[in-house]
Amino acid sequence: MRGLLVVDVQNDFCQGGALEVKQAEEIIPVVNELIDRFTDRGEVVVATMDWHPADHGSFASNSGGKVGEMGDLCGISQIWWPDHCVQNTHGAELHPELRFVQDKIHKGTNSKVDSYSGFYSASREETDLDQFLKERKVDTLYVVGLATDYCVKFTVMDALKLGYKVYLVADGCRGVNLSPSDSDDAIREMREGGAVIVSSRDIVLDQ
Ligand code: VGL
Ligand code: ZN
Repeated sequence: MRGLLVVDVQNDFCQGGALEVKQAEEIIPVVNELIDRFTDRGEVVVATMDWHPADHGSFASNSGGKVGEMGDLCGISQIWWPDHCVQNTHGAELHPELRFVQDKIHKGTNSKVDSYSGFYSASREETDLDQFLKERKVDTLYVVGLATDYCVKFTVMDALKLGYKVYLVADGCRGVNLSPSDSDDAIREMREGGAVIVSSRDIVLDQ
């Protein structure tokens, strides 16, 4: 069974959001078309959501560090972020133009550890995603979303380790790019790890 995994397409990562990813909105029509295709064919669609408590330790405001600088969160190297995707706020909601997605997996809910990956936190606590996919017999994942160089990359690398066949839909992703080459580097890392990099056209024409 194929699954479409929509990573963190939330207001805070889009235009005007607290952790804005440039050109994030450009992915919305691409992602919507894929959601329609997968839904029409009875395949699985699931969204991850960054879902932080207000006292989350990755926020510069809670750590005393500066946004974009590196620090340490409970013994793990951590970039300090602006406050973002705080539970039950507008910034944490899925983008209003994104097609309805019924199934959502929340991550980053433990204040003491960050969770870029949809599967595990940085301290390897498991989310419900792997079980959700296994229950539905999903063995092949198509991944889109935000941000290429953080949550998309960590989710893809864990999916590969867990044995999923992974297609990264490049035109369905955008990156933060704290350094200009970060997204390209992330795509190379995912490819070297075993992900197949495709365009949404390839998938849509395939069917
Ligand atoms: C993300 C930074 C902090 C992401 C989440 O969704 O890529 N990036 N939290
Ligand atoms: Zn976050």
